[in-house]
Amino acid sequence: MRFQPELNKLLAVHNPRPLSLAQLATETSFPPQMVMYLEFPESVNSLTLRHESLSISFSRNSKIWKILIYKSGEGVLMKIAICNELFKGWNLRDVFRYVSGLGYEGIEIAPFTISDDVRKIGSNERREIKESASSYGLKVVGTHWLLVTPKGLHLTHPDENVRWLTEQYLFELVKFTDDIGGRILVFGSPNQRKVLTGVSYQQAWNYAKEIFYECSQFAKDFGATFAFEPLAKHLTNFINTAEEAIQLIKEVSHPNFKLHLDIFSMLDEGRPLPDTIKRSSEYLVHLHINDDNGLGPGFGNVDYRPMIKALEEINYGGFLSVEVFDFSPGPERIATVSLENLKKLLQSK
Ligand SMILES: [Mn+2]
Repeated sequence: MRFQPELNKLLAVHNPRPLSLAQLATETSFPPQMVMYLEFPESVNSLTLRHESLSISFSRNSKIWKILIYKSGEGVLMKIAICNELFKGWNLRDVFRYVSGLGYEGIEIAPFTISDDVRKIGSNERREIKESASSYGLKVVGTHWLLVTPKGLHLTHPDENVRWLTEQYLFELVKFTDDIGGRILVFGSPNQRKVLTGVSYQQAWNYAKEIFYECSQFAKDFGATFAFEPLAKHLTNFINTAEEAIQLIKEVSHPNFKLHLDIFSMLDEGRPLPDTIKRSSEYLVHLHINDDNGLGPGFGNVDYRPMIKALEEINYGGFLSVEVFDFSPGPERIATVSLENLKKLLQSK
């Protein structure tokens, strides 16, 4: 408990009186989960503390430390979000109203559902999205499906000009994500990252590294983070495992370039989910939750309990974001049943 004195100091900032961990653990008014954001420059990037009845994790994004405190075994540690693209044809305000009414805490936006080019989305519209989400008590987690449109962008293209345009567009996506209140940019884009004929895997890897470094550097000023998503082999031929993604993250070596995991793609690795999660603990910032049939959690056969336990063990304080690939049951049923299943899962520990 080397960090205890500092922790007491930090807690004192948000409490009229300094509290020890033991006092905090027995405070009846203490909510099951408490999040604090503090400016606290330090050289370490993250740390976790475990007390017999409290779990505390610190993570930093530039100068801001996020401190998450929760009572062990109580309440919901992880927050639940949903991706907007399954609400085909709905306007965003209706999506926000609907999902917040169900009890979702976050929303993740696929920019292509708003415009084929984010540069066409004006500042008023961006502000409206941010304010509308916030008026329904929803946190905009971030963006995903980043490079579906405009056509022609490609992360690992042999043409330098295409890569430059792709980088410029990713910068625009950082601005857009920031303008709508998001912090995470999930980089999946299976088709816009695949290794093309005539390009070696190593070349593609180097191109990706260069672009992600520049993009992370750009994102830093917005407090935003690129989260790279390893994807199943049938979706792309570039980076299919968490291990490979972590290698890229290590090589890019930028605090604003981290890992995103997606259950559907993790299953493709053939490795137990808890194992992948534990190996990813230092890098994981966001997660897509879905089932083995491409539907919402609980629609298929995945046993999520060991995975949730692993997330708790690594003190994952991010979102579980429902992302489906099969929209056939309809958005209402997918959103409602997925949330019910996740809540049951998180509360039945
Ligand atoms: Mn995903």
